[in-house]
Amino acid sequence: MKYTLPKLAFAYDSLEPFIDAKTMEIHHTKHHQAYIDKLNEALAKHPEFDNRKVEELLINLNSVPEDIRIAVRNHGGGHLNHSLFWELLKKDIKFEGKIADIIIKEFGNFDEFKKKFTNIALTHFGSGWAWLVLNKGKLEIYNTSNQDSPLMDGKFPILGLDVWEHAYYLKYQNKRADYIAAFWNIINWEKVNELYENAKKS
Ligand code: MN3
Repeated sequence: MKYTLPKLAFAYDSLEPFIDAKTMEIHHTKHHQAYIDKLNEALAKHPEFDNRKVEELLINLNSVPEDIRIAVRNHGGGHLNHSLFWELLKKDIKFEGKIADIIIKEFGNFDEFKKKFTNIALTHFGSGWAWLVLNKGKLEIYNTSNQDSPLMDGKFPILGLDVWEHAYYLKYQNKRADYIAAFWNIINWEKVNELYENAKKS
């Protein structure tokens, strides 16, 4: 079984002006595709692993043969993180539902949550991701470097923001803060809510 690029549920221009169509197209068809190609290439060396779910490979990284472990970590993580990220993006979705209640309960209010998430996204050094995760039943704001998945730390991703430069450089250049500010307009809270409900059951 080969991993393949998931189709987006929306058009590349549908997140404009917050994320431009060109960035979306390159991010999806070039960057995400490259993670998939390199993951397939690595697993071709060990066909006994190639029918696993990518989550399973990352959670049990130590059982992955050493010669492809770093490739699986980087490119498997890249595939998984991006597949999730696309589903988290949608315009005009209200902040409501169970996840909204819990965020307000655990962080005090939405602005406090937004401030903390923004801060970790902004101050993360180099390439990586900012996350809202469920960790032992509690929400936590957290970050990972490169393409590491929170699943590798036993945490369930609920919301994630790609802070690699390739995610924003075309439109925002070096202004990561502007990209992060724009992100708040395109969060699919329905999906976040669904991920939260699923994580609670895990
Ligand atoms: Mn990316």
